[in-house]
Amino acid sequence: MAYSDLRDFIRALEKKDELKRVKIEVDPVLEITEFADRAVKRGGQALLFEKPKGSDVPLLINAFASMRKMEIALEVDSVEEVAKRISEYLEMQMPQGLIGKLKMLPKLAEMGSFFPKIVNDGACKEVIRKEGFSLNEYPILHCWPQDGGRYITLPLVFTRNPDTGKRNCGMYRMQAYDETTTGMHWQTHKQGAEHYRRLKAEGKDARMPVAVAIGSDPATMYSAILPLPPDLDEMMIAGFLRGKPVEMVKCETCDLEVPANAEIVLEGYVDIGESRTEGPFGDHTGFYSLEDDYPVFHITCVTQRKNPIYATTIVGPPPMEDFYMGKAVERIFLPLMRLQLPEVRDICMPAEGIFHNMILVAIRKSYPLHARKVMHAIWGLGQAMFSKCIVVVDEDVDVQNVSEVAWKALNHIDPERDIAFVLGPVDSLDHASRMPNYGSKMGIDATRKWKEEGFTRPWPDEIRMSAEVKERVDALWKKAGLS
Ligand SMILES: Cc1cc2nc3c(=O)[nH]c(=O)nc-3n(C[C@H](O)[C@H](O)[C@H](O)COP(=O)(O)O)c2cc1C
Ligand SMILES: [Mn+2]
Repeated sequence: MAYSDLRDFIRALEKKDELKRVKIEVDPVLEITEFADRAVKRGGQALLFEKPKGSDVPLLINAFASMRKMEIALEVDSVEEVAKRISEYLEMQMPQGLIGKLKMLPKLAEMGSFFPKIVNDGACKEVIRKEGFSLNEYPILHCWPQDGGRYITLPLVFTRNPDTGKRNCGMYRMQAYDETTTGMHWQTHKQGAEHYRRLKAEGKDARMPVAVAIGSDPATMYSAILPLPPDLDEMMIAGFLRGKPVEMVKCETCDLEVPANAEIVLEGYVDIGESRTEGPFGDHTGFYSLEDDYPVFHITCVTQRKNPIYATTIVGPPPMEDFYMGKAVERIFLPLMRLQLPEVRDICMPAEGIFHNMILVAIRKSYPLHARKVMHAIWGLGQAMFSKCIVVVDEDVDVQNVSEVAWKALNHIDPERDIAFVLGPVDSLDHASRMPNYGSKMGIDATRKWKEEGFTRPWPDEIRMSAEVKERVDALWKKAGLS
């Protein structure tokens, strides 16, 4: 059964002993970060701070901060189940005969149920304020000591593509500048930034409508971080994930819709051409992102529940909550990547690589330089373009085992021959690239080298004891007095 809203998810976490209510007063300035950081590093519970200092609004953090919580969020026993559901759709074929066609009907009906539904009212409209609202009412975190201020860290930012009219929802942090304005940190490669550029190019509309939802059912919240192709509606994917349409309501002051079940909605606009210093911010990488200029979001209306819950997260030295959200992305998107690249057996983005710095890829190698082809394909695949270091290994290497990859890859490479450097777009968070968003990437071909690749020496076998001897020693082991 799909969660109806954030509270429903909180109840489920609590029932499964995955949520702890913190009843003492804790300061959203730095203290909550320290609580959340310690909790996630110990695989601890989600935290519901009932008395954040300076606000009457309770604060939820770490709700996705382990694989178990991700499974509860997506209502599965393993996120692989979601990948399997996607594979089933991708493999769907025109069935043979009438019975086959009839069997397909439930699947088609299910597909119809993914699309978002416009409704007239929702809990997010219990209180509507076009004036007299203030961001100060919410326990917005000051995350890390050198941060430039307080940041809304888990917002669903809705914009519309001015050319196609299609909706986008992305998660972009928002620095609270004052009671009614924030930064809008959509990085240059993201859809919000693209919509902004298109409007700017049109040169007529000086205001870009933006709506922000904070706190919703977990699938809807999670959909905002998915690296979907442009113009693919996150709300449709959320409907797929939760198995029930997302109900959307129209905003009061702009031509956008938001999830009706949201806890808090900030409606407003971004003035085309206006920008302001955003940052620094203790970021996903574990380092501070430097100050930079970003658009400014002006709030024109706040709608919310009578007693809203403020959902947030912190990012920082890995692993944090975002690692688990990203790990689920890795699992869920593998079948989609394999649609283009069927030779890919598995991928892994280790926590230390912060998603974009490292991707380990196991392939079934079929032709000379196949590993290079896979690297270039990944650099051309949506947000996987950011991959700063791609390590390609043969399919017998378990890429989930980072130490096995390191062992085998380091043995298998002749660095000069097997490492490729390319220039390309890099993640805005990269602080080492020579210019923002512009830099180099490295591909390591750690597959066995072939004669057809100019490698004429024999390639050694991996050392393995014979099964027969293993069996013999199984029996002898105890006899020898070993436990
Ligand atoms: C907690 C969290 C915070 C994020 N903050 C930002 C951000 O400030 N700016 C940004 O461009 N992407 C941020 N992201 C990543 C985007 O949400 C992600 O790239 C998403 O796929 C973008 O969606 P889009 O392709 O529809 O623009 C964040 C992700 C998470 C999990
Ligand atoms: Mn998108």
